[in-house]
Amino acid sequence: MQRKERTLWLAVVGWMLTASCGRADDGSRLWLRYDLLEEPLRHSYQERIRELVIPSTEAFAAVREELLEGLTGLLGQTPAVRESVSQNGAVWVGTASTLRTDSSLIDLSDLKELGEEGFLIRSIKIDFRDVILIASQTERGVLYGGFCFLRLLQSSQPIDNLNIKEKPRIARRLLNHWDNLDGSVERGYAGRSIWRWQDLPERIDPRYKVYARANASLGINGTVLNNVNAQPQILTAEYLKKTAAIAQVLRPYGIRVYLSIKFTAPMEIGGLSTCDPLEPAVRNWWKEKAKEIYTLIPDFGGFLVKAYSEGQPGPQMYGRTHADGANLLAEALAPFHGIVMWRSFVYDLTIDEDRAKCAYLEFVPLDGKFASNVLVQTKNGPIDFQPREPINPLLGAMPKTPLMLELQITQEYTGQAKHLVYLGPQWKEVLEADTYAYGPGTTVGRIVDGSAEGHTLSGIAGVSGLGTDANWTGHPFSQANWYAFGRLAWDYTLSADAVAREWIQMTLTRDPKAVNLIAEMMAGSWEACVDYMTPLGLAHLMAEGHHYGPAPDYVHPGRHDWSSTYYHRASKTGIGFDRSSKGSNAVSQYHPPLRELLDNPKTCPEKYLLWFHHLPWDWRMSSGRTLWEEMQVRYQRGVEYVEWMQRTWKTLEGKIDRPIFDEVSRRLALQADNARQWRDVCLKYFGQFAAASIEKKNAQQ
Ligand code: GCV
Repeated sequence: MQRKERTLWLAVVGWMLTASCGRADDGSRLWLRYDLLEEPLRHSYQERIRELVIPSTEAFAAVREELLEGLTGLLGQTPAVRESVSQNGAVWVGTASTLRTDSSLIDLSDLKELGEEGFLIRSIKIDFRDVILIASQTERGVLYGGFCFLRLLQSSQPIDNLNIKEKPRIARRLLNHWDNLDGSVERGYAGRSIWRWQDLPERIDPRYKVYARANASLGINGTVLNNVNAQPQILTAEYLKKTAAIAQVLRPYGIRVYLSIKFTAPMEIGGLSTCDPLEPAVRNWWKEKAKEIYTLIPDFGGFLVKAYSEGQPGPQMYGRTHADGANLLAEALAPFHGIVMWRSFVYDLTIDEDRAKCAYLEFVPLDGKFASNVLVQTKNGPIDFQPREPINPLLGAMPKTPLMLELQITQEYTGQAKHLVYLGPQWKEVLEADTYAYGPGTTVGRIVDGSAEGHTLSGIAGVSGLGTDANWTGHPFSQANWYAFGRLAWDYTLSADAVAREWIQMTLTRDPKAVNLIAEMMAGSWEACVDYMTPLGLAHLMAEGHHYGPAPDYVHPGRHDWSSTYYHRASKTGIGFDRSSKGSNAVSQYHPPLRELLDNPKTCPEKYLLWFHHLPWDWRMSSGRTLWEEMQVRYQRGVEYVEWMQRTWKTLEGKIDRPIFDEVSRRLALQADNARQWRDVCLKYFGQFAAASIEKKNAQQ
């Protein structure tokens, strides 16, 4: 055989091997894998999907392209594309206006109530023909409907009698990138920033479109491109052109761009001598800047701001408040319908010695003082994305201000991209938590979606951590957190398990046994992480700086609230931070009856026990064990769960694409080592105090 022929032959064999067992995915397609479905399912879908009836206009290009790619891949045949229904088995896609011009036979009266982003998917009959209708008021809604339809097929759902109506509960559903302009990503564990600033605006990385499709498939409709620890250069003409180029790729997918700004930008890039929010020259600078931005990006979303926190400048430099700062920007953006997302992540310990109380004390008095296009963006807990925190008391404490919920997709404190930790259950716990702000049932979800307080402006953000790694997220399973964030942002009443199952089927395997096992692994993985890192309400025991690995003995030389010892307060007498009414009284920031429940160590849920109480080592737990015994059980339980996941994953060999299978195996081994290390280091450290206390008690007897 000639060399050329041999090379060709090898390539063909390689392709056949890959195609026949479909086992070479590296995760880069995320959940948008449209691989051929198995029989007999494929055949039954083919019967129902023979033609795609969709307008040929540019406005429908994104959904048309997606449906064609998806249906061709899944069904192994391309449906005929037509402008009107011609046979049995049509998928008819359109907006109220395009559908009406085609037929008066369909009832679209319920489209209005679904708003601008909602859609319906319905099995109907047109002239005795079976048709699946995907309809919305807008092209964006149709796009979401198209993705929903593909999801049904990818997850083997019946499509005979469809009657789906969906609309998002929360209006602004954003990713927050903590990406710096030099390409690094703060708290990112998946390579460099996906935004290749140096190549923009000329070169558009093809991944931007995959990013847009993936987000649109979940209903994410906005993205903040740069880090909240912002560099002022992002607002220069040079970077705004780059931003506009990204916006152009994202626009057809209904995704607006937003930017994080630095409060001192008027001085650093604008040549002003002040950035005092009440100074007319400063107000004018922001107004002009807003005009410049909207000329380039007419659908620009707005600004995200971290002010007067962790070294960032803010209006306080001039004796002004957060509201003064936010309103300055709100005024500039208002003519263009832009919004300000002003973060509440502040902890000035001169305000209160207990860091968990600071944001509430600073922000609650400002309720009612923010302009109507400002949201206060609030992390789920009062400290900082710990493996588990009680809800942030601000949620339900600022009735006149829409609060935007900030969740962390990137796993800064949950094993980074090395641990398999599915965060869906954590976010469900947060969104379903009852604030009691307006009586029982005032869940965080209802505060965030605006329904409890009557806000039309509502938002939720997920800190992304995406990077240039082929699989986007480092750990293949961290993709599930991006997926779950988007799905819950759209509808937080979905169950974490249902969302996990969708993701597994779309990304890893459709084998029912494997799906069940993987779903089971994912379901308990967050609770396991809490167990082997910070059980029973402990927090902030990790090493300083990189936040990876245990360091319960860590004492920061300058700031005691960056020391582990500040949080756990372990001594011979016991362990935990007393935030009860006898201690820092952080419990007073919650509404009754939650306040009373948390205040009493006998009624405080044990998952938050040491967050709110300092208790003796022999405190009797509901299990009948002492607190110290319970801690040991929890640390051990966490380790055992990871070891069980390792064993379980091994049984899936051959069912998962090889590169992903190997990658997960490798990372599970590391996670098991890490979990044992967390257990051993923490129990050894806390054990000294527990032992001393037991010795003391024995001596007294
Ligand atoms: C972007 C934590 C993180 C920081 C992050 C900060 C924030 O402190 O460790 O990296 O900074 O939160 O949310 O602003």
